[in-house]
Amino acid sequence: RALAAAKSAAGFQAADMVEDGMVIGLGTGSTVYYMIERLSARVREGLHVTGVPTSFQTAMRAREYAIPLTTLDDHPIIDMAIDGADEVDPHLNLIKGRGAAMTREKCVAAAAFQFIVVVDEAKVVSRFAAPVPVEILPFAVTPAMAQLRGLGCRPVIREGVKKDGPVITDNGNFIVDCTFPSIADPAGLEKAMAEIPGVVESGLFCGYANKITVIVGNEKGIKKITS
Ligand code: DER
Repeated sequence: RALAAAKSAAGFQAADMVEDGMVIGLGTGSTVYYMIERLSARVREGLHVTGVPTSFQTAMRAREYAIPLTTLDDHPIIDMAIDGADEVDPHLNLIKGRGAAMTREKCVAAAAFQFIVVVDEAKVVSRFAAPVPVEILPFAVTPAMAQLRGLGCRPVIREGVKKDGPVITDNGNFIVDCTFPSIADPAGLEKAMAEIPGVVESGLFCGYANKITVIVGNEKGIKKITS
Protein backbone atom coordinates (compact mmCIF):
# COMPACT_ATOMS: atom_id res chain seq x y z
CA ARG A 1 0.00 0.00 0.00
CA ALA A 2 1.09 3.58 -0.64
CA LEU A 3 1.05 4.58 3.05
CA ALA A 4 3.23 1.62 4.07
CA ALA A 5 5.63 2.41 1.23
CA ALA A 6 5.82 6.05 2.35
CA LYS A 7 6.50 5.14 5.99
CA SER A 8 9.00 2.48 4.98
CA ALA A 9 10.89 4.88 2.70
CA ALA A 10 11.17 7.45 5.49
CA GLY A 11 12.12 4.88 8.14
CA PHE A 12 14.74 3.22 5.96
CA GLN A 13 16.30 6.59 5.08
CA ALA A 14 16.62 7.48 8.78
CA ALA A 15 18.26 4.13 9.55
CA ASP A 16 20.81 4.78 6.79
CA MET A 17 21.75 8.11 8.44
CA VAL A 18 22.99 6.31 11.59
CA GLU A 19 26.80 6.31 11.80
CA ASP A 20 28.95 3.58 13.34
CA GLY A 21 29.32 3.93 17.11
CA MET A 22 26.33 6.24 17.56
CA VAL A 23 24.03 6.21 20.58
CA ILE A 24 20.55 6.91 19.26
CA GLY A 25 17.04 7.46 20.55
CA LEU A 26 14.55 4.86 19.38
CA GLY A 27 11.16 6.52 19.01
CA THR A 28 7.76 4.88 19.11
CA GLY A 29 5.19 4.14 16.44
CA SER A 30 4.65 2.39 13.13
CA THR A 31 7.00 4.56 11.05
CA VAL A 32 9.88 4.07 13.48
CA TYR A 33 9.19 0.33 13.26
CA TYR A 34 10.41 0.41 9.66
CA MET A 35 13.53 2.22 10.82
CA ILE A 36 14.14 -0.51 13.43
CA GLU A 37 13.84 -3.20 10.76
CA ARG A 38 16.40 -1.50 8.51
CA LEU A 39 18.73 -0.64 11.43
CA SER A 40 18.65 -4.29 12.49
CA ALA A 41 19.88 -5.35 9.05
CA ARG A 42 22.73 -2.83 9.33
CA VAL A 43 23.61 -4.19 12.79
CA ARG A 44 23.77 -7.69 11.30
CA GLU A 45 26.14 -6.25 8.64
CA GLY A 46 28.42 -5.01 11.45
CA LEU A 47 27.13 -1.55 12.44
CA HIS A 48 27.85 -0.68 16.08
CA VAL A 49 24.92 1.25 17.59
CA THR A 50 23.06 1.34 20.90
CA GLY A 51 19.57 2.69 21.36
CA VAL A 52 17.60 4.35 24.15
CA PRO A 53 14.02 3.04 23.77
CA THR A 54 11.14 5.49 24.34
CA SER A 55 8.51 2.89 25.24
CA PHE A 56 8.00 -0.70 26.32
CA GLN A 57 6.85 -1.42 22.76
CA THR A 58 10.04 -0.05 21.22
CA ALA A 59 12.25 -1.84 23.77
CA MET A 60 10.51 -5.13 22.97
CA ARG A 61 10.83 -4.56 19.21
CA ALA A 62 14.50 -3.56 19.53
CA ARG A 63 15.24 -6.73 21.52
CA GLU A 64 13.35 -8.80 18.94
CA TYR A 65 15.54 -7.23 16.23
CA ALA A 66 18.77 -7.55 18.30
CA ILE A 67 19.49 -3.83 18.54
CA PRO A 68 21.58 -3.26 21.69
CA LEU A 69 19.85 -1.04 24.27
CA THR A 70 21.09 1.50 26.78
CA THR A 71 19.66 4.21 29.03
CA LEU A 72 19.81 7.95 29.53
CA ASP A 73 21.63 7.17 32.80
CA ASP A 74 24.50 5.70 30.82
CA HIS A 75 24.14 8.27 28.00
CA PRO A 76 22.53 11.53 29.19
CA ILE A 77 23.55 13.07 25.86
CA ILE A 78 23.00 11.06 22.65
CA ASP A 79 23.98 11.54 19.03
CA MET A 80 20.65 11.23 17.26
CA ALA A 81 16.99 10.72 18.18
CA ILE A 82 14.80 9.12 15.52
CA ASP A 83 11.03 9.38 16.03
CA GLY A 84 7.70 9.78 14.32
CA ALA A 85 5.14 12.54 14.63
CA ASP A 86 1.41 13.07 14.22
CA GLU A 87 1.74 16.50 12.60
CA VAL A 88 4.64 18.76 11.49
CA ASP A 89 3.97 22.48 10.96
CA PRO A 90 5.97 24.91 8.75
CA HIS A 91 8.17 25.94 11.70
CA LEU A 92 9.03 22.26 12.35
CA ASN A 93 6.95 22.23 15.52
CA LEU A 94 5.49 18.77 16.13
CA ILE A 95 2.42 17.22 17.64
CA LYS A 96 3.23 13.77 18.99
CA GLY A 97 1.62 11.28 21.31
CA ARG A 98 -0.81 9.24 19.25
CA GLY A 99 1.03 6.30 20.75
CA ALA A 100 0.99 7.81 24.27
CA ALA A 101 4.80 7.71 24.38
CA MET A 102 5.58 11.41 24.11
CA THR A 103 6.90 11.91 27.67
CA ARG A 104 9.92 9.64 27.24
CA GLU A 105 10.16 10.67 23.56
CA LYS A 106 10.58 14.33 24.57
CA CYS A 107 13.26 13.41 27.15
CA VAL A 108 15.18 11.52 24.45
CA ALA A 109 14.70 14.21 21.79
CA ALA A 110 15.98 16.84 24.25
CA ALA A 111 19.09 14.73 24.96
CA ALA A 112 20.01 14.38 21.27
CA PHE A 113 22.27 16.52 19.09
CA GLN A 114 20.22 15.64 16.01
CA PHE A 115 16.48 14.90 15.90
CA ILE A 116 15.32 12.92 12.86
CA VAL A 117 11.54 12.91 12.42
CA VAL A 118 10.11 10.29 10.07
CA VAL A 119 6.64 10.89 8.65
CA ASP A 120 4.45 10.12 5.66
CA GLU A 121 3.54 13.26 3.73
CA ALA A 122 -0.01 13.47 5.13
CA LYS A 123 1.49 14.55 8.45
CA VAL A 124 3.05 17.74 7.03
CA VAL A 125 0.43 20.43 7.66
CA SER A 126 0.15 24.19 7.25
CA ARG A 127 -1.39 24.52 10.70
CA PHE A 128 -2.01 22.08 13.54
CA ALA A 129 -5.39 20.34 13.63
CA ALA A 130 -4.67 17.12 15.53
CA PRO A 131 -5.60 16.83 19.22
CA VAL A 132 -2.70 17.51 21.59
CA PRO A 133 -2.14 14.49 23.85
CA VAL A 134 -1.29 15.44 27.45
CA GLU A 135 0.04 13.01 30.07
CA ILE A 136 -1.53 13.73 33.46
CA LEU A 137 -1.11 12.33 36.98
CA PRO A 138 -4.38 10.48 37.74
CA PHE A 139 -4.38 12.10 41.20
CA ALA A 140 -4.86 15.56 39.63
CA VAL A 141 -6.71 14.75 36.41
CA THR A 142 -9.93 16.62 37.25
CA PRO A 143 -8.44 20.00 38.23
CA ALA A 144 -5.88 19.69 35.44
CA MET A 145 -8.62 19.10 32.86
CA ALA A 146 -10.43 22.18 34.16
CA GLN A 147 -7.28 24.23 33.60
CA LEU A 148 -6.83 22.73 30.13
CA ARG A 149 -10.41 23.80 29.28
CA GLY A 150 -9.36 27.25 30.42
CA LEU A 151 -6.72 27.18 27.67
CA GLY A 152 -9.52 26.77 25.12
CA CYS A 153 -9.66 23.06 24.41
CA ARG A 154 -12.02 20.14 24.86
CA PRO A 155 -10.05 17.57 26.93
CA VAL A 156 -11.05 13.88 26.79
CA ILE A 157 -9.47 11.09 28.85
CA ARG A 158 -8.18 8.48 26.37
CA GLU A 159 -9.97 5.16 26.84
CA GLY A 160 -8.27 1.81 26.18
CA VAL A 161 -9.30 -0.35 23.22
CA LYS A 162 -8.29 -3.81 24.55
CA LYS A 163 -8.51 -2.56 28.12
CA ASP A 164 -11.57 -1.29 29.92
CA GLY A 165 -11.17 2.20 31.36
CA PRO A 166 -8.46 4.80 30.70
CA VAL A 167 -5.20 4.15 28.85
CA ILE A 168 -2.34 3.92 31.36
CA THR A 169 1.01 5.14 30.00
CA ASP A 170 4.39 3.41 30.45
CA ASN A 171 4.84 5.88 33.33
CA GLY A 172 1.55 4.94 35.05
CA ASN A 173 -0.43 8.04 34.09
CA PHE A 174 -3.53 9.02 32.08
CA ILE A 175 -3.56 10.55 28.61
CA VAL A 176 -5.96 13.43 27.97
CA ASP A 177 -6.45 14.33 24.29
CA CYS A 178 -7.02 18.08 23.95
CA THR A 179 -8.84 19.32 20.85
CA PHE A 180 -8.33 23.03 20.09
CA PRO A 181 -10.31 24.97 17.43
CA SER A 182 -6.92 26.33 16.32
CA ILE A 183 -3.42 26.69 17.78
CA ALA A 184 -2.02 30.15 17.02
CA ASP A 185 1.03 29.91 19.31
CA PRO A 186 2.19 26.29 19.74
CA ALA A 187 5.27 27.20 21.78
CA GLY A 188 3.22 29.37 24.13
CA LEU A 189 0.64 26.63 24.50
CA GLU A 190 3.33 24.04 25.27
CA LYS A 191 4.62 26.28 28.07
CA ALA A 192 1.13 27.01 29.43
CA MET A 193 0.31 23.30 29.55
CA ALA A 194 3.59 22.52 31.31
CA GLU A 195 2.68 24.93 34.11
CA ILE A 196 -0.54 23.12 35.03
CA PRO A 197 0.01 21.10 38.25
CA GLY A 198 -0.44 17.41 37.44
CA VAL A 199 0.53 17.74 33.81
CA VAL A 200 3.54 15.46 33.27
CA GLU A 201 4.14 16.30 29.58
CA SER A 202 2.34 17.38 26.44
CA GLY A 203 2.69 16.21 22.86
CA LEU A 204 3.70 19.67 21.61
CA PHE A 205 7.39 19.63 20.61
CA CYS A 206 8.40 23.23 19.91
CA GLY A 207 11.85 24.78 19.84
CA TYR A 208 13.65 21.75 18.41
CA ALA A 209 13.64 23.12 14.86
CA ASN A 210 17.36 23.92 14.90
CA LYS A 211 18.25 20.26 15.29
CA ILE A 212 15.37 18.64 13.39
CA THR A 213 15.57 16.97 10.01
CA VAL A 214 12.14 15.81 8.84
CA ILE A 215 12.21 12.89 6.42
CA VAL A 216 8.95 12.93 4.48
CA GLY A 217 8.06 9.73 2.69
CA ASN A 218 5.65 9.10 -0.15
CA GLU A 219 5.25 6.20 -2.51
CA LYS A 220 7.81 7.75 -4.89
CA GLY A 221 10.55 8.19 -2.26
CA ILE A 222 11.60 10.73 0.33
CA LYS A 223 12.40 14.42 0.78
CA LYS A 224 14.15 16.10 3.70
CA ILE A 225 13.04 19.29 5.44
CA THR A 226 15.32 21.26 7.76
CA SER A 227 14.87 24.73 9.25
O1 DER B 1 3.13 8.48 19.71
C1 DER B 1 4.01 9.03 19.08
O2 DER B 1 4.55 10.07 19.47
C2 DER B 1 4.39 8.48 17.73
O3 DER B 1 5.70 8.88 17.41
C3 DER B 1 3.40 9.01 16.72
O4 DER B 1 3.35 10.41 16.86
C4 DER B 1 3.73 8.62 15.30
O5 DER B 1 3.37 7.29 15.16
P1 DER B 1 3.17 6.68 13.70
O6 DER B 1 4.56 6.71 13.06
O7 DER B 1 2.69 5.28 13.95
O8 DER B 1 2.18 7.53 12.97
